[in-house]
Amino acid sequence: MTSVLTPVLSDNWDQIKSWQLNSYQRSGGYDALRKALAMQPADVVATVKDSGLRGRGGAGFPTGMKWSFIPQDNPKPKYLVVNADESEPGTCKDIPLMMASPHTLVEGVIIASYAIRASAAFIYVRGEVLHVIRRLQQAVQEAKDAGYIGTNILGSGYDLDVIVHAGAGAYICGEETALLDSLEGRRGQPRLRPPFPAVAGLYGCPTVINNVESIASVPVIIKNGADWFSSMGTEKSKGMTLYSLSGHVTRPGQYEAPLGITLRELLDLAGGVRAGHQLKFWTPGGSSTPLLTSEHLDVPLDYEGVGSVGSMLGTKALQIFDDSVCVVRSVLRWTEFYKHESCGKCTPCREGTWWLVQILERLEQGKGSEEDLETLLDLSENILGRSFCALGDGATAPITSSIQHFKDEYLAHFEHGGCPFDPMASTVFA
Ligand code: L3W
Ligand code: SF4
Repeated sequence: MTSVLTPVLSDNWDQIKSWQLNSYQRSGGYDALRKALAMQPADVVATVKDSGLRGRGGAGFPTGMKWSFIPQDNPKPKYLVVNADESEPGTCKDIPLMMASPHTLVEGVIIASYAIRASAAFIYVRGEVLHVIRRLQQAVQEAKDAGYIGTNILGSGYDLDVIVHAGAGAYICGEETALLDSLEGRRGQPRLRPPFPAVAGLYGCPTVINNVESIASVPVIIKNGADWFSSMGTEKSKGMTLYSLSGHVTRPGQYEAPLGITLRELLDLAGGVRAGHQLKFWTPGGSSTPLLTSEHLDVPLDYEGVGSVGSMLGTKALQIFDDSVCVVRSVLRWTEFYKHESCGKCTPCREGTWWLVQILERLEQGKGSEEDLETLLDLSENILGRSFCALGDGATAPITSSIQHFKDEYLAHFEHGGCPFDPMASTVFA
């Protein structure tokens, strides 16, 4: 873990047994909860709103604003749900956070639940990561034993139950409404929005759903104040965040830095692209965000900066691909993932991702034609914006962006009658 500023979210990650309550408390853990419980719930919401914290799960929606949508005059129970179903290709920040410091998340869950006056909170974790589930269960139990969860928390009169729930390994259950269906015991498929979960979510009740990193950011905001948080980052993208560098980079891992840092600066921290190779392409936030190239090394990594070059910040999963990689093969692999994970509810995504794979396979084997590229773009145009949820849109991102930046490499495949790429060479075409 490397930090550009004084580490904040990752501050205690290097402590001995950082995941245990004693260790967390030695670093000031649960002080923010005490402070929050002495405030009015509406003031907690206002502090998070003023901090400028935006959702860290991909969309960047303002967190405090989402909390303020919970109708407090509605007599139904209110719920908090943490989306810990981290599955976007390349995305690997929430799992390290939960392993290193599960109490940061648990403390954030209690504060957020208090702010929206939730009676129960659910942490929905992807089913494959048993070690994370166990670590969270242990942290929740420790927090219960210490009186941070349960009835009359720290004498405040506030009651809360926290449940760790394991998913069953479907990428679509990271879509917030599919997650709710899955939590209710049904097959996870997206629901029509509106109504948004804030109005009708879990069991039809007002529900806030936030990403792990968003909720884990709440304790430090309460502890240090909205102005402290908003003094970091850029004008519209406030605070620090976790960037995950993976792939062909000398020192892959988590890098905590303010929003607005550039990939060039992060690569300097991470020892650069692996020796003897050049950067070819990268994703700013997982495969659902359009690919960028070495031309974009100085783009500020914030919602506006990445948006201005036609991509999205997404989950800040920076996957680095050097000049040994065939872009067509990479895009095929990602598209196979979307085809496999499509929930089948809507035709553009269910049928479209199947057709995209057929055409990409043909192209990758050198059996395609220039017309296939037009068909890929036409299919993508008919999936984008016409699918029921963001999975369909995301499936088109690597395709359209790779054709935009690497059309010559697609053409070279059918000109050579196969992949022209020599993986042992440092140049693209053999
Ligand atoms: C109340 C309104 N609430 C919006 C809420 C909404 C949601 C949040 C953002 O997609 C992206 C996607 C992936 N009243 C509201 C409202 N909300 N208007 O705000 O909503 P939205 O629709 O902008 O985005 P989304 O559907 O949450 C998320 C991209 O993230 N992504 C994938 C991430 C995958 C993971 C993972 O594996 N863990 O995070 C990567 O870039 O493509 O564009 O809560 O309810 N009027
Ligand atoms: Fe399901 Fe894909 Fe349609 Fe989303 S876009 S509802 S994943 S079929």
